[in-house]
Amino acid sequence: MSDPRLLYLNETVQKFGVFKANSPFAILGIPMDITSSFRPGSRFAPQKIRHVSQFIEFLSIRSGVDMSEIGFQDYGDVILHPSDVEENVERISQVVSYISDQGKIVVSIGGEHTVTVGTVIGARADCVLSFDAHLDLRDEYMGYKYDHACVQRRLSERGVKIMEIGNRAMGRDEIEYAKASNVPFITSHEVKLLGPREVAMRAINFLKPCNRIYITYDMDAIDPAYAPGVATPEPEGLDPSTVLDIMNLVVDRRVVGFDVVEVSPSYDPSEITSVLGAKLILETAAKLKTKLP
Ligand SMILES: [Mn+2]
Repeated sequence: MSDPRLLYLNETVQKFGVFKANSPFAILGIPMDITSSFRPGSRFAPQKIRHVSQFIEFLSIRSGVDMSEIGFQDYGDVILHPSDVEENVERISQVVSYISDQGKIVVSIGGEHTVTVGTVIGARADCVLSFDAHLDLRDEYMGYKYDHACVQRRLSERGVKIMEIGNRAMGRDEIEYAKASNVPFITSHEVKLLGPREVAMRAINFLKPCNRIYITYDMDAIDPAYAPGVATPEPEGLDPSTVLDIMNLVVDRRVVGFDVVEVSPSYDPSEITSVLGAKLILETAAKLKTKLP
C-alpha cells in the first residue's frame, strides 16, 4: 500500500547522523548535478555529507540540544532521471510533499541548487530565505529555464516570496528583476558592515507575513576559504559563524524545510566543505527543535 509519490525513492543508503524514525526531521538526498556549469560532482554530496556526519559531535552548544537524542529519519535519495531536469523537479516535489504530509521538517541534501525548486514546491513553502553567493534570478541560462542560475527566479514567478543573503555575484538583469519583483538581497559586503543581528532583524521583518518558511544554504554563500568544495566558488564570502548567528535568530516553528546544496566533493579533498554542510544541518535542526511545540 505504498504511496505513488514514493515510486522515485531509494531507501538503501547510509543514514545521516543517528537514525530515529520518530524524529521531527527527515533527511532526503537529491543527487542531481545536471546543469552544473563549472565544477560538477554535487551528485556525490548526499553520500559524502552522510559519511562525515558520522564523525562530528551532535550536541549543539549554540542551542543546547543534543541532536543524537532527537536523531533524523533519513528517507534515502530521490531516484533521478539522468538528463531531464524538469522531470526531476517534479519527482523531487512529489517525494518532498509525501514526507511533508507526514508532518516532518524536510532536510534536503543536494545536488545542484536547482533541486530547491522542487523541494520548495513540495514543502508548499510561501517564503524562502536563501544564503547564496549568486542571486539565481536569471530568466534562463545557456538556453535553459530550469538551471542552477535560475532557481529563485522560477520560485519568485510562482509567487513565492524570496529574500537573499550573502550575494556578491550577479548580472544587471538580475538586480533589475530583484528590484521590480520585490526580492530583497543583502550582499556579503553589507552583511559584514551590518553585522548578523541587524541582518537577522531585516530577515525577521521580511518573514513576518509568511506561513511556511523554507531556508536554503547554497554552500557557495560561505567564503571559499571555509568552503572550497563547491561547484562555483566566489571570493569575498560569509564566514560560517555569521551564517549560523543569523540562522539562530531567524528560525522559528514556521520553518517547514531547509537544504544544503552545491557541495562538490571532488573539489573538497580535505572534506571540510562536507563537514560544514553537516554542521549547518545539525545546528539548524537543533535550533528548530527548541521552537517546536
Ligand atoms: Mn550559488
